[in-house]
Amino acid sequence: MSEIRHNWTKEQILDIYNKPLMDLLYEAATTHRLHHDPNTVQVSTLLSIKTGGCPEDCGYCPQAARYHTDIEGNDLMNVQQVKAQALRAKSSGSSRVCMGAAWRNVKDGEEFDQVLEMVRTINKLDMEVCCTLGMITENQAERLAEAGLYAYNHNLDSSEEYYKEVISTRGYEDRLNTIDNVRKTNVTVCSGGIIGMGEKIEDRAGMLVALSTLDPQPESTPINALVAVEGTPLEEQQPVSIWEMVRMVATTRIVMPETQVRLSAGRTQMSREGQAMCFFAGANSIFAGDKLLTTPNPDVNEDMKMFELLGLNPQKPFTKKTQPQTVEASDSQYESLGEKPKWSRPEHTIQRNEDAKQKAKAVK
Ligand code: SAM
Ligand code: DTB
Ligand code: SF4
Repeated sequence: MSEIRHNWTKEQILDIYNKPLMDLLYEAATTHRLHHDPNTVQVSTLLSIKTGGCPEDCGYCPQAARYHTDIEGNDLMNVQQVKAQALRAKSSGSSRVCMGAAWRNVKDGEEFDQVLEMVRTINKLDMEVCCTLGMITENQAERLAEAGLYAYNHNLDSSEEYYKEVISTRGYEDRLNTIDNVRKTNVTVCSGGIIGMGEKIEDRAGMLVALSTLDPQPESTPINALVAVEGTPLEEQQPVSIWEMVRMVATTRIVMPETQVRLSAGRTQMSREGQAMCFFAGANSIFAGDKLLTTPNPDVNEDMKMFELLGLNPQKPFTKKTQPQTVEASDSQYESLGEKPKWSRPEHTIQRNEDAKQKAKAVK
């Protein structure tokens, strides 16, 4: 087994990313085979439990209230709706449900209690449950763990340097704090990022330094290709090429050998051949279902045909880690502290975010 290193430097990661493609693919596939079954791919279904109206200014995100996009906003779903969607996901072969909320952070109160009940309900269906709810405190992470949460997704998105060019309403250290809070519990960490936002290759390497030097490394890492949504500051970004996606996946696999690397947003733009190359390079997870949070994703049947063609099998739930026990609300050890996480207020402004905001004001 190749060892897990937590001291990767940007230069070393760039050397890997820029290797001749055949050497890169060979090294990544070899690492992959030492740590995982290369014919098994984990399948997650995304569920947007609260859509749109977010106060943050993330330049890529169609759900930020300040931009004008075509998405339909929705208040928090109820537990029965979520259960019905989870059952659908299970019957179509997903082992995990990832519930996303367009929140800056979690606030203690009725809505968070409702999310905790969703977690209990899905865990009782014997599916892995993931949430991505923005920033959380340690107590909130503990309460999610007690409810039976398997993973918490909180992306670093880019390098610390480029992050400032995309988001001005919170800092990189706020992201790291939440990841740290999750790490103090039994919940696994899911953290990755986006390529195709106009960042340099150095920024991609910088993000991988930040992720791979976490100890332990994240259990899963989504690699998203930007979905450039009209009305967002990044609407004019050109799609990343498949070669960039393959290089990013392969490099992630090499520096984080045990992590499940997820081929995330952007698959509608990729051919089967391109996706097959990503699986060969070490991707071993996807988001399935015809929608990501608000944007399109390949049809489930098409994905199943691709799996058949490539001889891939969906991963069974709790293959990598045992199922957490759900503690009922009445037996909880942790009370609601009436908290919300603290976050920094960076002073910088991002011109293209300001421009998109002004454009949206004019439309509204
Ligand atoms: N509000 C929470 C947060 O920001 O952590 C959770 C939801 S947020 C939509 C989750 C992640 O989706 C982001 O961190 C980003 O990586 C990804 N994402 C959002 N919009 C995207 C887009 N247009 N293209 C690719 N990935 C996107
Ligand atoms: C992640 O890394 N990608 C997912 C999930 N984690 C939450 C979200 C992708 C969102 C793409 C844009 C949208 O559909 O709104
Ligand atoms: Fe809000 Fe998350 Fe979208 Fe940023 S990525 S605007 S925090 S929903």
